[in-house]
Amino acid sequence: MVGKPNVGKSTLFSALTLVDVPIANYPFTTKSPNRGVTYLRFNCVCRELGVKDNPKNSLCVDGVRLIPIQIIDCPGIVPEAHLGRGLGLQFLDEIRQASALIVVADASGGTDLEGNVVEPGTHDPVEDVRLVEKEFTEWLLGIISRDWPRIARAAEAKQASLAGEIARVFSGLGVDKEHVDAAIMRSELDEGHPTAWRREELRRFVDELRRLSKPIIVAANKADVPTAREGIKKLVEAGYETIPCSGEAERALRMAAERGFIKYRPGDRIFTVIDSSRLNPAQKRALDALAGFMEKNGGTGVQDLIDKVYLNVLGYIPVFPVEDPVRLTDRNGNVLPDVYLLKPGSGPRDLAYKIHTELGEAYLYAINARTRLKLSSDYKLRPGDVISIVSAAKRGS
Ligand SMILES: Nc1nc2c(ncn2[C@@H]2O[C@H](COP(=O)(O)OP(=O)(O)O)[C@@H](O)[C@H]2O)c(=O)[nH]1
Ligand SMILES: [Mg+2]
Repeated sequence: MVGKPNVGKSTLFSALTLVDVPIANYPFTTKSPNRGVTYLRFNCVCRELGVKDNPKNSLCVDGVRLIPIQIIDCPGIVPEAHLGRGLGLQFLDEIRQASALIVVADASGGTDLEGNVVEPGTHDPVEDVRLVEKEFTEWLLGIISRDWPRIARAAEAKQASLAGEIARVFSGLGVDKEHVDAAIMRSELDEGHPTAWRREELRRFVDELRRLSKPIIVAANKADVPTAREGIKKLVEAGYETIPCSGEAERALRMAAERGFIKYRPGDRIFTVIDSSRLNPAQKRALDALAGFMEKNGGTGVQDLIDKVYLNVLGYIPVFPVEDPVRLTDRNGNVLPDVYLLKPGSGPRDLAYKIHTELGEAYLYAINARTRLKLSSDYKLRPGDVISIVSAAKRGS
């Protein structure tokens, strides 16, 4: 989660990580004040298949699978942060492995580029997003500039592969050769003559590389403020994948739910008051205002951020691997224990590798547990697939 100061990053972070459904085996090891765990929601297949599941790496609440996701709240970015202004951009090192960026903008237009409070509706939130894009790109440009003369010369003398060398410079950022090839193509640069690329062209290239390797979704935050309407429109018109949201509303709802005042699950479009006699007039008014906002916005939009960034922007495919395709269990008899997120275009073999390298190496074929039929070797996984991998080796024995 990135953005200029005062847009509501910490509020969103706090709302997203305020969860009362603890889970034991997080796949994450680092814990720090700005790292937390939130959940991606995906309709579980348990109901359709008529089974009671025993989730292991995730949770299943009322037929909705909750898949743990690590989220990082980054310090605010100010103009020229790449030159060291404000807190600089050193912290971007922390998000090297991030799959995507949630760029938080103040849709209400009530804060300037430095995060100072201004008259609502006077600042264009599109600038909030452009700021992050620009600073991130400049940061990448700074990284590659150091090695560029050497890389360009070596590639031109055919001593090294251009894409390979560039991918190596950015390897810690999750950039691969395919990203580099695509970025070269999109920026329409001459691959055979990199020593001739001017600085502006190199910048255009890393800008494309950023877009491809760290896709963004825009959190049009403070959508509860009346002036946000206009700001949201501008963000959409600028072509950004925009989710109108209110971190403050979501935080209030999750807290009220935790205290037992209301029934609300993240992502719900509405909430219900459990016992209105327990509420004082101020609490009643606050809840009424929240209900009014949610009706107009279709919920608070906060959970949508997580669901859409994974399922739409990144296009990840949730798949349920099972060892026994008939009972839908793992070796210990747990029904539909795990769900894995696979990159778009992945096949069953990719799933096997994701479960265990050995399983990938010994992979023979896969079975679709729904039909009990063997999948063709070029099958592409689909959301909600239940897959059994058949391998030559016996795992763990
Ligand atoms: N109206 C409104 N205010 C918000 C919302 N989210 C955050 N704020 C306010 O914006 C200010 C900055 O919030 P904070 O989370 O600290 O922003 P950060 O600097 O980006 O981490 C605080 O006064 C919050 O109460 C929201 O959804 N709606
Ligand atoms: Mg903050």
